[in-house]
Amino acid sequence: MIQIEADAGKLESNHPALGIHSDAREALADLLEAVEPREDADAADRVRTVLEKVRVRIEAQDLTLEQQVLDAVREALPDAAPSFWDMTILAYWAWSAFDARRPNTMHSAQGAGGLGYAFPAAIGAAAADPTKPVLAVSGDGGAMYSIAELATARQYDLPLTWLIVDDGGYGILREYMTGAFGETTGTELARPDFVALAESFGVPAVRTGPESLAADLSKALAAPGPSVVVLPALLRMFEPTHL
Ligand SMILES: Cc1ncc(C[n+]2csc(CCOP(=O)(O)OP(=O)(O)O)c2C)c(N)n1
Ligand SMILES: [Mg+2]
Repeated sequence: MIQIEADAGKLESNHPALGIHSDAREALADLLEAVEPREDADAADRVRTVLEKVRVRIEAQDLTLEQQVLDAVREALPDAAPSFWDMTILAYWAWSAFDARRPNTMHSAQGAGGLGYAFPAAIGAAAADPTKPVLAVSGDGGAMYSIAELATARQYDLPLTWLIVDDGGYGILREYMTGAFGETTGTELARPDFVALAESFGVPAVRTGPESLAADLSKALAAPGPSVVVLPALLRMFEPTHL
């Protein structure tokens, strides 16, 4: 096994390997010069077969709402606009299914999993480059970590749209607890009115639904200054893919 890793401390931390301490882009460029091209006539077919298996498995899980919501975000967000995703179920979908053709625009605290990252990070991006719209995506739980920063977004008139998916609680923990113990504890939240909260900061806000999401999000992203789009929805995760 060859492990290419930019963080020296992670080399061989899980498996013995031939460790290469490098940025992946540079190491792969060097490797490309060192290896012979290998013909593999079946590769495209094998990829097709895997993708078909994934499609059939997802279809059996009744997850059209989740895919519809992710499609709507993809449709509304301009290609070059940066997006910042919190620890929320829609983001876990986005990690594997948002859009690989928009390199370096999608940001998430996936490594450490720090809840509350998305909105402050998006504020930073909007302050650094106010010429592009910026999207933040949070759940209702994570949104409460930095709701006061709506004041900052308003004060500096940042071109920032915050999509809050409101399922009334710590949705992913509901799923985990129900799966492990058959019941939940401490997962149901107070469910403030996020539209009224945003408006009280002078930030325009709209409550939307899966059907109107793409249009409402496009409108919010195109408008100058900050805005909030609230989507009341109970999204679910797909089944673990490694089992
Ligand atoms: C700082 C921090 N606190 C707590 C957690 C644990 N945690 C991860 S996801 C989550 C629930 C988030 O709820 P919400 O933002 O509403 O998103 P949902 O799961 O409902 O989509 C919690 C509490 C964490 N990852 N980081
Ligand atoms: Mg939630």
